[in-house]
Amino acid sequence: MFHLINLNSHSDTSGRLIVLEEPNSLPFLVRRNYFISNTNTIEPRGFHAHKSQKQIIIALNGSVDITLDDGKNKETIVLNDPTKAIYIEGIVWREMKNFNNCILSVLCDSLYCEDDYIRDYNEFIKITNKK
Ligand code: T46
Repeated sequence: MFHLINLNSHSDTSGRLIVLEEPNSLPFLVRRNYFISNTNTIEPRGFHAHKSQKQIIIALNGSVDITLDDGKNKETIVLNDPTKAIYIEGIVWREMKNFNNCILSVLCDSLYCEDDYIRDYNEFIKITNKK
């Protein structure tokens, strides 16, 4: 399951402040935050799903196309506004392409664990079709 969350933002002449707080705009308590930067437009990233990790993805700067696939429906979201966060929960394949000056912040409910990754698309389809 995935959907967009609108974040509260407060702007004035001095700038903009954007808020995430649990449980209002943040559906879980954060145990890890990482940033993806220094990307280039031609090299895509991702190509995996998670077995149980919950995530919020925000483009702090620039834009990126994120394709999300739950095994039945596939959607590409252009993430180019830091007041819009993608929430991903459950087994969802993700591909990130067309990075343009992008800095991504990813908030997670769990620590890094390679065992939580499904990196083979055929295995992902087998698992999601069983559900
Ligand atoms: C995801 C998308 C949106 C760590 O050592 N610790 C970490 O917390 C993470 C996330 C990664 N790594 C290491 C593992 C790899 O050697 O960093 C390297 C790059 O990771 P990966 O190739 O998985 O990066 P992306 O951009 O394809 O995917 C990342 C996240 O891994 C993934 O959970 O959903 O961003």
